[in-house]
Amino acid sequence: MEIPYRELYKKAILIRFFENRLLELFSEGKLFGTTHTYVGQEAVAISSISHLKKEDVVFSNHRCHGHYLAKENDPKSLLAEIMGKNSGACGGRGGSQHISRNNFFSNGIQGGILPNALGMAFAEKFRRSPNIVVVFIGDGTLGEGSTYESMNLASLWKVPLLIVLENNQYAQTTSVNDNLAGEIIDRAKSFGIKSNEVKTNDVSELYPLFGRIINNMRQDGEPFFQLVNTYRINAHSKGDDFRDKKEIDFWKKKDPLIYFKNFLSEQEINKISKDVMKNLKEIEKETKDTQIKFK
Ligand SMILES: Cc1ncc(C[n+]2csc(CCOP(=O)(O)OP(=O)(O)O)c2C)c(N)n1
Repeated sequence: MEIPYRELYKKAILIRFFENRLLELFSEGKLFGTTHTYVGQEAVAISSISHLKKEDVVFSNHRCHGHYLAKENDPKSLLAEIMGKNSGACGGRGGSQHISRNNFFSNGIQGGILPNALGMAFAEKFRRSPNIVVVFIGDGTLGEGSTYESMNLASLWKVPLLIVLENNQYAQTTSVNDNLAGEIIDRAKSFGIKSNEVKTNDVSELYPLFGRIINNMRQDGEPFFQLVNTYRINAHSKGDDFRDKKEIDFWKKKDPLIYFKNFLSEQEINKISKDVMKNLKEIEKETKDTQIKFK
């Protein structure tokens, strides 16, 4: 399978720059509320969502910006949404976590999106469509009963639901080691859902993997559970970080962006990064200058 490294890098660096700039905007007092950045996990969103068609459906959670940018490739609508502007993805009413646009839906209630995703996958099956539904959840969401109820029905009804569990090793400040007994993958297996586990941030592994899974799902229409062991480089939201610096440094060496150096030249990487940054700066200026109209 040919891997479109330039396109994937463009999306990865877009997510990285967007998220890190959001944190700066918060500290400059230009943004309010909260945010959960996707820094460190970019390879998962871009490697999976890039295989989807516009008719497929994506459900995401509180850490949704990376999934949104990978799907919609439209930072302007996301920044405007987070800034509460009318031009935002859903009119500035949803903010950072609650986005609904085209076939993208996110919600901050952990586990709350799974029954919705299940229902949507059932609808696709009912309509005999070739579309699939992808839902992204975190390791912390394994503490929610609706996760298991949804897995049970997804298996029983044989619906085209791809559950991508991004195990970034922490639920807010709680390590998986203090929180989860047994193996994550066994939870999906116990419901008879086909499942797979990887530990990598390398797009050259993840992109073909998701390509195969999604192709198979379009043929058999059945659910699949993909566990990706990864890491969140930034804090859970803004400053709430109690992790060991050594551990963070270890994972920084496995930063998903680093792997692109094996496939793109330094010039290509610099050029793409520069163009993406320039575009983001223009978008930020334009969005900041937009007045909010209260209806
Ligand atoms: C039902 C519910 N309980 C608690 C919270 C508060 N909360 C927001 S994110 C989070 C941790 C989520 O961990 P995980 O699912 O692993 O996702 P991650 O933040 O690591 O991406 C918690 C407890 C919530 N949003 N919803």
